[in-house]
Amino acid sequence: MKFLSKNKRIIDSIVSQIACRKRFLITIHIYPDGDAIGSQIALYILLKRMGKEVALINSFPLPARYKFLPNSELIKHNVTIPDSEAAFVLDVGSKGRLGNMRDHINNIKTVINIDHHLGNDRFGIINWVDPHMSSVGEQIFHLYKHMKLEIKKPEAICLYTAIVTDTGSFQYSNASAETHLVVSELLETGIDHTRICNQIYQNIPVSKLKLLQLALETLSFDAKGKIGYMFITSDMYTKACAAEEDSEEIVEYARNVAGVEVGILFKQHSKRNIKISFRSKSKIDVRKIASRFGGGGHHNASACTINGELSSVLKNVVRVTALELESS
Ligand SMILES: [Mn+2]
Repeated sequence: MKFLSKNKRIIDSIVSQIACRKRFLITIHIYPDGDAIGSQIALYILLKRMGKEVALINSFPLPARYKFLPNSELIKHNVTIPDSEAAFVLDVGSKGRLGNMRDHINNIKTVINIDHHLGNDRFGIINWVDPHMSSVGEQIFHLYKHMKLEIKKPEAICLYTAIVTDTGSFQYSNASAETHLVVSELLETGIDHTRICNQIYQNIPVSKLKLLQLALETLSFDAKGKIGYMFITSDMYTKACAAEEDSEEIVEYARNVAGVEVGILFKQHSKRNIKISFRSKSKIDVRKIASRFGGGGHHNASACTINGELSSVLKNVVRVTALELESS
């Protein structure tokens, strides 16, 4: 694969860090997703195979839908962090996305940052940042290949989960020809990808559907139908008995409407703390919009957090998005 030559030096330096150290920590971002979790476990398996001690600690709990992943029970949050010589930080564009793990990461000298976000802050001592990769899962796959390690079923399940979730089931433009070659190799291990997708996508708790129902009632449009947006108040979470993770794909319903270019979901975490997710169909770069508000992400999927009243935040963000649509 053409990928390897370009990244060979940087992967070599990661391999030598693995070789000369014994105790590792692997952590991922707040609101963990399939890419972050799948990559975290796949890297865990790799390090264990090299005889290392590995702690998997995040700032957020593991979402229920990913509990089917092998070794997922080893992922902890809110625990004492064991001494580590080096930390892998996966799928994290900036330290602000580390939540309460940030202080711990600041105390570790050897931080290895593996990520595919375009605007990555390069906060590690080693930064393997490749925006051409569909997912960190695809990067971890290349790490296995580079180390000439056989990919077995448990890690293939994790890497498939990472890639399928970060590419929107291969619908986004980041699902390249290379990505499909990687996935082909994962399928060759004999994993049951239908079962994996059942676990991720066809396993919806009622609370999540209730939350979707409430959110859909708020669906509105702007910019002559090119922007579709919805909101979820903290009361709606309570009414649906739902948690933050239950809102994960709701924004896609706004984007998927005929004629809509950008879908936006406003989520009220506390009275004056609003998380905003953006999704675009193809041409609009929503990372640009999110970065205006201090957020980040990818061309077709991004997010930011704004402090303020829901109604005024909503008005402002829709206005800025409409201006962006006009100018593109
Ligand atoms: Mn990712």
